[in-house]
Amino acid sequence: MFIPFKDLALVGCSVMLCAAALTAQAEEHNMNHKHKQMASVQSMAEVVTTSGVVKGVLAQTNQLKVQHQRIPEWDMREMQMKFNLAPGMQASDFKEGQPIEFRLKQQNMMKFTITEVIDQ
Ligand SMILES: [Cu+2]
Repeated sequence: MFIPFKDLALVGCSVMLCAAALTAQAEEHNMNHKHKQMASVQSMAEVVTTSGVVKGVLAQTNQLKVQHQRIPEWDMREMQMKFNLAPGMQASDFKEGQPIEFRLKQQNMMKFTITEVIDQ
């Protein structure tokens, strides 16, 4: 019996299953890719969740100086850094000595933005 290809595709593979299989394959490929270029910034997670202590409030530039814990995803030891704040967040809402848990986004090698404070 002749079955048109598009029907065969529908029969042989539900949309959900296909999407899942393709996604899994793509992820596997990415993983392999990452191992080959560990040091490349593009291969690292763009957003990480980490925590630290506010060491300075820079109201003029709307930045926070934060002593952050080690960030294994970026191969970064604990250190003090200046972070930008995502639109809508105010540096003046924070104070020195305050512990925070936050999501941190890396846009390029030296630009880091706190996108969300989970716990303060
Ligand atoms: Cu750092």
